Amino acid sequence: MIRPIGLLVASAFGVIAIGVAAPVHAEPSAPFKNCTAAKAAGYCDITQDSPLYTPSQDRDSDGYACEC
Ligand SMILES: [Ca+2]
Repeated sequence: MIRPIGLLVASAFGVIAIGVAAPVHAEPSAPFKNCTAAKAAGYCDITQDSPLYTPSQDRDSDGYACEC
């Protein structure tokens, strides 16, 4: 009777520990669907050397997508 409860408690702590260890905001590796999504995630003025850059989000072709 005691052992299953102990395993349950240990499992709960394991889940909490994993949750704490995981990064809060994973760095995106592909362009956002649109600039609204980029800005909502805290990204703007995305430069051409970024994997988040896409020419379709740089309408004036100055090298900055989703300008702030
Ligand atoms: Ca631009």
